[in-house]
Amino acid sequence: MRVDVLTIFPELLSPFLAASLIGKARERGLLEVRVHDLRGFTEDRHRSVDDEPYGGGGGMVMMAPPWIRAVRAVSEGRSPWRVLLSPQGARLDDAKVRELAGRGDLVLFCGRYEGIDERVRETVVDEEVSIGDYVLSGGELPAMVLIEALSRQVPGVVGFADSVANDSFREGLLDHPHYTRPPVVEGLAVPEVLTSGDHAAIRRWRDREALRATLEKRPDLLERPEVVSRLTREQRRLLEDKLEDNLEALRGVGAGKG
Ligand code: 4FV
Repeated sequence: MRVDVLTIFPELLSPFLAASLIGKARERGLLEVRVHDLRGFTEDRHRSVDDEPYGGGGGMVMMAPPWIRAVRAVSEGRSPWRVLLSPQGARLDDAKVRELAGRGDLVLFCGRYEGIDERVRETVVDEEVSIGDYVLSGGELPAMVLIEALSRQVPGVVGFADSVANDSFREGLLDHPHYTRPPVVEGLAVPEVLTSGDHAAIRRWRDREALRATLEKRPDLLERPEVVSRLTREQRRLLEDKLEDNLEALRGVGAGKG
């Protein structure tokens, strides 16, 4: 996978791209990331990338020509999928990450100021992606979030492959709790099953705890039929117990009301 990033602050990405898993993946040729300074695609001596908005209203808007020149230059001889990071985009989630990972080469547009001239969207953008319903000052952090998530989809980047397979959201559920040494922390011990050596029991415990965490923290995830359809027998039993408890409680309330 090759990712080209267009930004007016390339220095923001350098430490991120040099460190940790991403840095190693690039060294090992598992992932190629090229960062391009948009000002390199301007034609005036002030290397301008923004101008006042037509119709007034304060703030500055990024001009279209530098973006169009830049994406055409970096895409030479290829047809990468061109993604604008913006609050108006489709929300980035595990499914979207896997979809984008399947697109092969990507170009990421990192906006600044109030936004980008609409004709960039109309001419050289294939898709808009948002990392969340809040407004940042630039698209660089969203681009790094996306690159980090994409890199975990590239075989060999994450050492322990299972880790990706067991990632939260992969099966649609949150992850189960994790424990490591020391055996007791603040008087809290490690659940006995985890030191039992009984791997079937450990698997069942982890499945139950993943569902319990999802029920408590993200019950909305259980509204997805594809998630419920993938529940193990252990998880179904826990869900049925929970539902039964709730029904009991409801009956209790009902009876109270007489
Ligand atoms: C954003 C987001 C985001 C909007 C104006 C950059 C900023 C500025 N991008 N998810 N949320 N972008 O807030 O992706 O140009």
